[in-house]
Amino acid sequence: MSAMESLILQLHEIGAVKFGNFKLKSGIYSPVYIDLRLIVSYPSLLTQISQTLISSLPPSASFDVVCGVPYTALPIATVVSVSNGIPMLMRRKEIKDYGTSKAIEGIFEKDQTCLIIEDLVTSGASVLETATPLRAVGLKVSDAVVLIDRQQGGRENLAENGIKLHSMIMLTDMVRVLKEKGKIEEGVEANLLKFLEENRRVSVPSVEKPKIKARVLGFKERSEISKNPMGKKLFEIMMMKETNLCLAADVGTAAELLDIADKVGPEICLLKTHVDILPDFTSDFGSKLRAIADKHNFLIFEDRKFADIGNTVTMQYEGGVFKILEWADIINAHIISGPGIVDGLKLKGLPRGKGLLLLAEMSSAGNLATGDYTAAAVKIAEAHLDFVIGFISVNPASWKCGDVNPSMIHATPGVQMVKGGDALGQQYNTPHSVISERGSDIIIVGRGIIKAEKPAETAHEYRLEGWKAYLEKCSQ
Ligand code: S5P
Repeated sequence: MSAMESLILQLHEIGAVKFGNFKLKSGIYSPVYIDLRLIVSYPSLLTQISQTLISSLPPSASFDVVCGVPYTALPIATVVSVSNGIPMLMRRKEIKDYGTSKAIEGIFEKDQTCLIIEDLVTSGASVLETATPLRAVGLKVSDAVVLIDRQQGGRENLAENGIKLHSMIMLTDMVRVLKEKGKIEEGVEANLLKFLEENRRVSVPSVEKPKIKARVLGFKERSEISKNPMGKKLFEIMMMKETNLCLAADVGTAAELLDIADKVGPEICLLKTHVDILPDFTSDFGSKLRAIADKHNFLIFEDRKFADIGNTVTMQYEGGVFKILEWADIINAHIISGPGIVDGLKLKGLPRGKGLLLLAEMSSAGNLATGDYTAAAVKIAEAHLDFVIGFISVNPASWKCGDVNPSMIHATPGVQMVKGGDALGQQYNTPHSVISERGSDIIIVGRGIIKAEKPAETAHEYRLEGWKAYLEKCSQ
C-alpha cells in the first residue's frame, strides 16, 4: 500500500473525513466534510503526515523556513520543522496591541524563501492570507504544500498570485481509494464528482470584482465639486503627493507625536490626533504640529468625535485646554444628538475655513452606526455641504441610501496589511479592500504604522498600497 493510501485510510478511520450532506462556511452544501483538527490527537499519524508532506515536494521547491497556516496546520508545520531541522515562523491571526505587535513571529532574513504549509485548500484564500504578511516583511513565497486539495480552484487562484501548490492528496484520489477499499457506498463517488464539477472554482474573496455603485470620479473632478475649502485642499494634497494615507498618531506623548509626524510626513495627506491622550500637551503643541504639517504639506485632523448638543460643542471646539479650533484643520462628530451639532461646529469652524467629517459608520465590532443611522448621517451632510467634507466610513459601497454627493470624502479606520482585529473589538481590512472594494478614499492607519519597526518605511508601503488601489478603482 502506498503512503498516500495508508494516510487516506487512517484519516477515514479517525473520522477526519465524513460523507453526507454538509453546509460549508461558504453556504454551499458538500457531500464530503473534512476536519483535520483532530490529527493532534494521533501523534504517529501527525508525524507520518508531516514526513510525507516534505518528502513529496519536488526538488524545485527549495526553502529556508516553513510557516503553517493558523490554526490547523500549525502542529503539522511544527513537526516538519522539528524533524527536519528547518526553522519555523508563525503568523499571528490577531495582532496584539502590546509586546512586539508583529504579524510574523520568528527569526528570518529578508529574501529568504518560506514554504507555506496548509492542511486543506479550497479556494486558496487562507494560504494567501498567510502569504501576504510573509511577503510584507520581505520573505519570498513561491510554494505551498497542502495535505488535501479539494480541487475547487485553489491551485489556480494561488498560481495567479505566484504560488505553486503541491498537494499530497487530491479529493478525487481520496474518494477513489476509499471506494476501492470498500469504505464508502456506491454512488458516493459519483455524487462527489458531480459536486466538484458544479463547484469547480471557488473564488478568493479578495480577487472578486469590486462592487462600486456609481462611475468612479477621480479626486480632481471631485475637488472641483467640493464646496468647502478644506475639502478641496485635501483632494489637492492627495493628488499632488499621490497619497490617500492618514496616519492615526496614537502615540504616548506629544513629543513622540511631533517626532513621528516629521518622519512620516512625506507619506501622508492627513495626520489624525487624539489630543486628549497626550500627557505632555502644552499650548504650543498646535503651532509646533502646524510647522511640521506645512513643511510636509499634510492636514491636521483632530479625532475629537464631538457628540453633544450644538451649544456645548461650540465651547468644546473653541475652548478648554486644547483649543482645537486654533490648530485642527478637520474635526469629526457623531450625529447621535441630531443636526444641531453640525450647526454648532459650523458656527465656529466655517468662518475659519475648517472642515467636518461625520461618523456615518464605525470599525468596531457590534457598533450601532449602521443602516438608517448611516443614511441619517448622509442626509445631515447633504444639508451642510459647505462645512461637511465627508464621512468616517467603513463600507460606503454598500450604503443603501442612494448616491452620496461626490464631493464627500470617505475616510476609513481599521486598516492593516492583513485582515484581522485586536482584542478590544477593532476590525481590520486591507488597503485594497477598503479603497477598491469598499469604495472609500482615505485609509486611516494607526498601529499598523506606529508599532512597526520602521514607521516611515511602513507608512511608505501603506501609501503605495492605498494609492495603487485608488488608481485601480479609477481605471474600472
Ligand atoms: O470607527 C472608528 C472611528 C475611528 S476615527 N474606528 C476607529 O478605529 N477610529 C480611530 O482610528 C481610532 O480612534 C484610532 O485612532 C484609529 C485606528 O487605529 P488602529 O491602531 O486600530 O489602526
